Amino acid sequence: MIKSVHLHRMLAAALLCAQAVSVTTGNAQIVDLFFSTATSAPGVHYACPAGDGDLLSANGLTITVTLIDNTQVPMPNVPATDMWIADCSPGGLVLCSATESPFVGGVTDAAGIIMLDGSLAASGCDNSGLYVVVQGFLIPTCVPITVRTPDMKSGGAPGPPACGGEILCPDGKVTLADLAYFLTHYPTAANPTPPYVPCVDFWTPYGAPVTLVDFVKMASHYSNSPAHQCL
Ligand SMILES: [Ca+2]
Ligand SMILES: [Ca+2]
Repeated sequence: MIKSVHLHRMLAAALLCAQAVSVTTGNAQIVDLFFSTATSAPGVHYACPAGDGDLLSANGLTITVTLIDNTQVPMPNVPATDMWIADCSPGGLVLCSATESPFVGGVTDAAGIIMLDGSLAASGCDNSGLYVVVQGFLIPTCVPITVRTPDMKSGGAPGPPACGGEILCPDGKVTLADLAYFLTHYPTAANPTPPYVPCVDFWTPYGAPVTLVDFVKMASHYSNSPAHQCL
């Protein structure tokens, strides 16, 4: 009997310790996908496969994440590096790493809230929005950020086969194939009314036609060396 009481006290003490860890560090808490949220303003994020594109904050697109656990308690001290993204409609966006956090430092506060900023290391073009993934749990709210990058075409082997027309086939680097595709949509004296596609419309003003600002964005991440590529 004495042994049994002693055992119960030990178990109770262990439980209290576990709960203390859970509340103070968040490490033992589990993300609740119904009560946790991710929100941002709508807009366009210009990313580069090298990860040196614009910060989300450059276009007013910081993401606010609120983490609540499965007992409806806020999750403090969860680091930004435990969070990454996925596209809401898979296929358009190619991430250099599916699980590497693009977000700069910081942790969730006592209310489980964190403002995320950073720049995706990405190729392709995605107009479907982004999901935030926290410690492997995908928060099922599509954040209205569309992603555009200067890597839209492949130069061929050793990357994927080259593709023609408006088909996208990014190869993880920004080379002549990408610049040539952009230029087919950029108005010039020889091509005054090129077809407009949102994927090459990198910066405000958005909508037809693509302008010099978009060209500068393209050119600043173009290198046929190539320097702008997935690292
Ligand atoms: Ca490319
Ligand atoms: Ca534009």
